Amino acid sequence: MRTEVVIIGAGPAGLLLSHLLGEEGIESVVVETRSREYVEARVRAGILEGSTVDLLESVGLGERLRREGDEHRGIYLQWPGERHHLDFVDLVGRSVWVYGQTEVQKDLGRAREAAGQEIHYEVSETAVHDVESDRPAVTFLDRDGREVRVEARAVVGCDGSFGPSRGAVPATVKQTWGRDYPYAWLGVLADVAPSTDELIYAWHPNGFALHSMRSEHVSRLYLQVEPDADVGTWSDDRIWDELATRLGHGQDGWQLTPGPITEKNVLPMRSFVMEPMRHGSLFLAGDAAHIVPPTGAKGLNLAVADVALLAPALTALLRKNDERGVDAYSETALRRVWRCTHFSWWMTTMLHTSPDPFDAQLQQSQLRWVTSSSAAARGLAENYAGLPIGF
Ligand code: RFL
Ligand code: PHB
Repeated sequence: MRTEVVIIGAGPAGLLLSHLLGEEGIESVVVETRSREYVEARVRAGILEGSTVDLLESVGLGERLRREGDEHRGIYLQWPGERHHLDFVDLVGRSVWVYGQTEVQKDLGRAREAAGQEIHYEVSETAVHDVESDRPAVTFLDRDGREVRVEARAVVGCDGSFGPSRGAVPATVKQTWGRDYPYAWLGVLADVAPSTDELIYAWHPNGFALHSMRSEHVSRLYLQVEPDADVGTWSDDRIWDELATRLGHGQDGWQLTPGPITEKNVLPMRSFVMEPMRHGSLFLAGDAAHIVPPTGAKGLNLAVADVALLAPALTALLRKNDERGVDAYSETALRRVWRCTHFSWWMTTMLHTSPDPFDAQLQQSQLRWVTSSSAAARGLAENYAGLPIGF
């Protein structure tokens, strides 16, 4: 088979890229190891930057988001005895939206289906070939076990942190940076109305806690736990007790309302960046090229920003043989990637407790600073609410 662009991975990066290319009349084929049901049910990110929402809206993907999503002006930052609201709209004139990645994924899935997008779900043995030529190819076994080869002008690896694309960039060319944090998150989804109007990020001597949400009826909560924590040792009662302690139940009359927990999982915390994000005719986007710990709510937004840069660059290459955009892609994308990598590391190290009491003093000093100095608060707000796509 031959197409213009082969996209590996039907997560948010891959499907949005196929959508943006489709808007320009560029044909692509998407291959994905999982089923459509699986990718649409995967509970992950929950916060969209204003610029992500604007982009989705500009390509016809904003209707349900505006109707069912919830616009937030800011976040709460707290530690025992104190809770402070940072109002991003007042500070930097931008807001964020609560709209689950599951919903973004469903909207993309429907839009691509309506456009007749070719997507091969449940493939195996995906492999990338000839990326140093201008006729690269991807081979895979389709869901019936048949061998398929698709040739194209470009291959885009949107295959997340475990896909094969990263490995297709030779070791002599690539450089990687990373950090594994000495803690993990226990994430829970609960059928209960959120006990807060906007997200609460809480520093506590027992560890970090985050109160997020998915809708008027569904709460999403996280607890800092040991990296090797066993979900089996976290009963629902233990989770709610620990959330109540860390989130300050009873502080100034605030109450955390518990409810039935429908999902529990432990998530590792990692930073990772790979350079370059392009090798020959292979381009990387989203988690395939970089991972951030979730404390800054950046992963999904970075994936969107990558493909927002890549789609016009590929369009210029394919339609006008203009290579300037693809040549600049890696360097341009990485500027934002490193900004978000730093911000996510900064939020993470400010809020997660460590065994070293010196760290705790520095963290509390930093928390007091970002909640009392408008210059510091603006820095946090500018990064959290999102820098312009082309930053
Ligand atoms: P994805 O979503 O991982 O999609 C990659 C897809 O590639 C497929 N794949 C393959 N397909 C074909 N052949 C192969 N060999 C393949 N190998 C893999 C996979 O099955 C998958 O479908 O990457 P993408 O598209 O780059 O999107 C990135 C985001 O999913 C990720 O950054 C965010 O979820 C991160 N994240 C958050 N980001 C935010 O912006 N805001 C948040 O609030 C936020 N919270 C979170 C998060 C991630 C979390 N977890 C679980 C990692 C909260 C959590 C708990
Ligand atoms: C979420 O709602 O899943 C979420 C929100 C904010 C974060 C991380 C995760 O920083």
